[in-house]
Amino acid sequence: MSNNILKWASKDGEFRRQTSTFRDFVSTDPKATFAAEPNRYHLYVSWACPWAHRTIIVRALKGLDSVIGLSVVDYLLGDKGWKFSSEKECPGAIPDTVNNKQYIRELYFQANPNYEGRFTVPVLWDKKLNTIVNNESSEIIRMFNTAFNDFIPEDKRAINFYPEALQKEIDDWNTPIYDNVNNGVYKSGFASTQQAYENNVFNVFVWLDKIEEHLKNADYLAGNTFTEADIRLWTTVIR
Ligand SMILES: N[C@@H](CCC(=O)N[C@@H](CS)C(=O)NCC(=O)O)C(=O)O
Repeated sequence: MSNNILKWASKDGEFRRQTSTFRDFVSTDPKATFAAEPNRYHLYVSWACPWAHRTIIVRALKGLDSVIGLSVVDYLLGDKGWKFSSEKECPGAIPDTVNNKQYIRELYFQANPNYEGRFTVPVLWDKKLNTIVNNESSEIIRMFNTAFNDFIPEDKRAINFYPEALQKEIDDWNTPIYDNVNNGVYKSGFASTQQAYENNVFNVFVWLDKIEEHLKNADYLAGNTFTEADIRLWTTVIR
């Protein structure tokens, strides 16, 4: 295990995920600080990251490719965190054509020079105010779901991954799937003591079994319709 990974666990060996810091929302209100506009916002991701992967999927399925720009970091997470490389240095990478940074950490310091948290992806960047709007994938996908509907074709506008009638059912899946599967694999994989590993690993399989049981009679988690609950589950289980 590399030192880098050991550093992520607490003294008792448990991996504790920090809460995301930038929590603003893009709004359909044109007077809002972060008003929805085409070509104003930029998404920074890693192909490897299951959290970022959620935002990539929703951006693609909602037809936002030409509304929200994309940069993809180098696949390797080094000592200075996520790095931008050229496509030639790292196939699949898309450099930071917006801010011309070398590392994701530089975006965080540009947004807040006193930032003390981890330098995670995804990051939703505002090119107008030169700052981070939001670095929490579950919220970025909610914005992508509705906030940019004025700028996409009608068939994409009609797609809703969090329809009102299913919100409770979706939330009831999201919560345990986050704790036991999405974050459960991190709590198991990044545990640095046997005890911490055992505290967490069994629940991953208990919940995979519960989900499997449900999906014996349904194609999707909530309302037997494709929703954000499926996207959030899929990016973890596919890995
Ligand atoms: N709460 C965040 C978590 C994102 C996250 O943990 N991203 C990882 C990659 S999978 C990361 O960038 N880690 C870099 C680090 O912690 O140094 C979200 O869901 O958006």
